[in-house]
Amino acid sequence: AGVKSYAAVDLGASSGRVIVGRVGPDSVQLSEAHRFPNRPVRVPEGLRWDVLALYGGVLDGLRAAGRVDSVGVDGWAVDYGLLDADGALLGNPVHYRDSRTEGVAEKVWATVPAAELYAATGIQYAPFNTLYQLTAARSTAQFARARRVLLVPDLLTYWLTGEQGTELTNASTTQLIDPRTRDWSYEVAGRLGVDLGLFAPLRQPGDPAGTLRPEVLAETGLSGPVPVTAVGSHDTASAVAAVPAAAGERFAYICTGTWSLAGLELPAPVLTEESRAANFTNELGLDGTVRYLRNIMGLWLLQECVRAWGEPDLGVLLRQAATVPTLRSVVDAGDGAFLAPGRMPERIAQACRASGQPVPGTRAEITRCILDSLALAHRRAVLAAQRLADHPVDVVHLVGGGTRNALLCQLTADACGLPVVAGATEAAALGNVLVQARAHGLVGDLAALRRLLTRTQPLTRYTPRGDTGRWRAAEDRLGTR
Ligand code: ADP
Ligand code: LRH
Repeated sequence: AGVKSYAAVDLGASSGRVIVGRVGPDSVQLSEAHRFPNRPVRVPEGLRWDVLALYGGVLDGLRAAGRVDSVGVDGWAVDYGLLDADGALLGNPVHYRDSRTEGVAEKVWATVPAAELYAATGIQYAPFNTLYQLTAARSTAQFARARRVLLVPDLLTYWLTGEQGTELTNASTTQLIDPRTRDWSYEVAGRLGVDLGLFAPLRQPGDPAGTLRPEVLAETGLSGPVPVTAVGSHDTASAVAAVPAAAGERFAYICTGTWSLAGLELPAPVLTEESRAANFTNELGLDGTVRYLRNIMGLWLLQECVRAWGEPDLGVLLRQAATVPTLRSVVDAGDGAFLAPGRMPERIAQACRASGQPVPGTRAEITRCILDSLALAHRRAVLAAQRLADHPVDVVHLVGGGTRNALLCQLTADACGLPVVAGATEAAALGNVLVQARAHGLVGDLAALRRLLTRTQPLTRYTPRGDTGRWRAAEDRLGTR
């Protein structure tokens, strides 16, 4: 009784999925309706997202999902589509790994110094922040015709409903939001000549976002009206909302997928110069929270190697990697040098050679080097976040696709010297579903939603093994401590 169904559209950098969540007062059950690859395409002008294929995947997914009480869309951050005066998409959205933003940040800092930008927006430096992308785009013919900027999940929501909005959690990744007011940073935009009128009005997670258009109903075989609900449309905001923390638990989280996003949930941003130097970001979360975290290169490093090796079986590779000795060689998994696609096994070997460590030769050794390096970067981020925010924790929650990698979970526990609770493999979809459920009658604050997850989701606990001194020594070896 009282169970409703919600379709979570979750667009990750490696795959898109439509997941149906059935939520009752004491139950949450997910089932995957459809999963489709998200393959970036390199065309002469650069690296692009195939957003029409993604939209096609969403429609297939909604058809497979069947009758639902609401739909919500989340996806990766920072990227956007441009619309012309008729509301038509101008070209394929540019991929955040495209090289167009090289050297752009420095130009922006000539007008608003990096320290002032951080104090105003709390957003870490990454070359692909929307602000830098918009700056790079400004001189193009396409941009001259643009009358609207829609972040990717907002673009998909627009195609589903015909209604435009800018959802707040993802808007915070543009580097144009003030994390204290949770509104646009009019000052930064003004000084940099960014026209905020290009963005549709802000909307909050839980706000109504329209209903599926008649054409969408016809294509998916659904009968209307089907409401679409704004969720934490930044996938990481949805994932953090779904961290299955127990009541009163002091926790750090690591969302592990293409990226590792490691940090804390805080009531207010940390905007100190020390925090900026440590490259921590203050993205906005659900219910007035701040996601204080660091972007770590993540399983992208492994995805790119696996692609270079012709897609061998991941399970076999990870079993072999488990037999390689720990911490033979590590790379800095925070290093932007690993951002661009291509030749990843060679780039990792080269980084080991350059730092005077044994060069991993076999696929198993390279895989182990990546996992040790990720665990080490997780350690650094979890330790630094606690110190910078003066917010100690007792446990690390791991969520996302990386929870299926038991070796990574155990190494993270070992490196952090803290128990790791791994669960919520589809955390973004879970958070997406819960925010919809709350908008449609489920009662509870964030803590109550999380308690529902601790009662209903399968969780695995990893206890730290042995001596964290080895991990500290590895940090010294890299010079990243
Ligand atoms: P994103 O949302 O960024 O696309 P996901 O959260 O879906 O990423 O995580 C994808 C990652 O999860 C893959 O790169 C892979 O390393 C890991 N993964 C997926 N399935 C498995 C599996 N069966 N065993 C181990 N790791 C897995
Ligand atoms: C993860 C993610 C992350 C961003 C990156 C661009 O999917 O949204 O939070 O920093 O993609």
